[in-house]
Amino acid sequence: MKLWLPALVMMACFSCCNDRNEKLYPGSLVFPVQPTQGVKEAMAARVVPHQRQLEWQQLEMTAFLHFSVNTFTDREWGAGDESPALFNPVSLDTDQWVRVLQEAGMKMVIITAKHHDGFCLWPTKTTSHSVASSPWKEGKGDVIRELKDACDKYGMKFGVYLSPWDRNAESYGNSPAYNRFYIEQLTELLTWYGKVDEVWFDGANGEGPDGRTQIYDWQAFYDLIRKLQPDAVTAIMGEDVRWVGTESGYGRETEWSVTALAPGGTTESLAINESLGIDAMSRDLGSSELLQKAGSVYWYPAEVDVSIRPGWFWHASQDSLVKDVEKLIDIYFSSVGRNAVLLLNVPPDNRGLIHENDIRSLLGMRAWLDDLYGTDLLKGSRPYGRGASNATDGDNTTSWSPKRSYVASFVPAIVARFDVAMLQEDITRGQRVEKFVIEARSDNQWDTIATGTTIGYKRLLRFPPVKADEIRLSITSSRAMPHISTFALFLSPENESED
Ligand code: FUL
Repeated sequence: MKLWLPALVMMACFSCCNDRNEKLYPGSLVFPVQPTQGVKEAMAARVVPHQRQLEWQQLEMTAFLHFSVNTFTDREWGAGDESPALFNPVSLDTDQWVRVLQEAGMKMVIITAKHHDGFCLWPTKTTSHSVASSPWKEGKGDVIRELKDACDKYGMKFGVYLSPWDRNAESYGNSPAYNRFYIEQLTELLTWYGKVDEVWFDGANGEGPDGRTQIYDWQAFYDLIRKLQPDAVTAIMGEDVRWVGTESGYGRETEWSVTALAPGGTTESLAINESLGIDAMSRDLGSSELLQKAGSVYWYPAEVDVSIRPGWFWHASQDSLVKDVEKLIDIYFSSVGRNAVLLLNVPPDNRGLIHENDIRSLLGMRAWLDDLYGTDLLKGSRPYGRGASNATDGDNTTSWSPKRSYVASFVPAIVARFDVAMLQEDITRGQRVEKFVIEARSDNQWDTIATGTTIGYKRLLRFPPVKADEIRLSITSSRAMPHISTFALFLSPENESED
């Protein structure tokens, strides 16, 4: 275990005299030449999110909508030669999509405006391979417009997925020509529909005709977004939000939002990552050992994308294979509960509706979470002892920044059993905690009930039900003075009865 205690003496002083004025680094930081390891850690602890990244992180649960000609051809990757005549979702109801997803707790929806097959869900001027050539609404329809209107109606955030890889576009593989075409498509999406909150650049990529490789002009794409939608986050091959590295719904237990992984797809970023031997799938993206080798670090938080069904697109054969409530809850704990944002894919079917089976699982998950979060057993209980000097009661949760020590004790405000702990760091001050322990005292005996490494924006832990007279949270290793904004305890609905 790294000894944080000597540093604490400094921190205590630092915190009294200087903490509020400490230098923070929004977005990224280049280390000075030849810093010591301690300096690197202390600096990395002060890298903070851009405002757009902070707001995105607070969404916690977001939804993906995979919808295209694939919905009608039973395929996952269209070849690009599908006839637009196939696209005809006669009962399409974007209000139903947004209502259901909002009831499930989703705060943003991201739609595949164009998947790898190149078919555009809006009447683009760049190609005839779009809804305008389909029988749906006699070619007068616009899925993006209808979805955006529904989002505005219900107060839902809105994002677009525009596949860089395009198996229909003639210019694909002729790099300058295709980049111009792609920029025109992006421009339409970013100027025709009002506010866009996330732009999702898929990393999946294939060869163009004749084996030609397309070289994307990432910097031009990023510049365009910063100009047209300055508050939108760019994801995956983008610079603000990182792919967690799996599509299973499970993030890392140790998840740093401050990474040595350089964001985006530019040649500079690729060269940095290659020299460090890392990519989005690497097990370690932010440990102290990795910082030792890195020249710079970035606020680059994880997004967990996973489908509610085996496929990304709707297939009738998968109606019986929708993930159940228990599985969705497990995914919630392994994504939102591991310092990431969940991006749960719920593909509309060929009627243009979210299927009844998907709705059942989504609403089941929501009901379980509402029940779980009904009572915070620590609400109203003030931490005491070393480290509790500036404790404050938040509106919903107990929050404090330990001044002189990293240990705080609580007497639960409500004496009842609990089996879930929620911890949050105030990430506007950076991500700092490296290790923590939660202990419970019962009959004068202290037992460890949970241990963990990183916290970040949110860490959720599950354990067998415990009833305690006193609870102790110890931050046993931290890169700088920790700022804990939430410590809360809950009981899962299935454990509510004691027998
Ligand atoms: C992948 C794509 O190839 C899949 O079809 C899907 O869109 C997934 C979210 O990303 O890279």
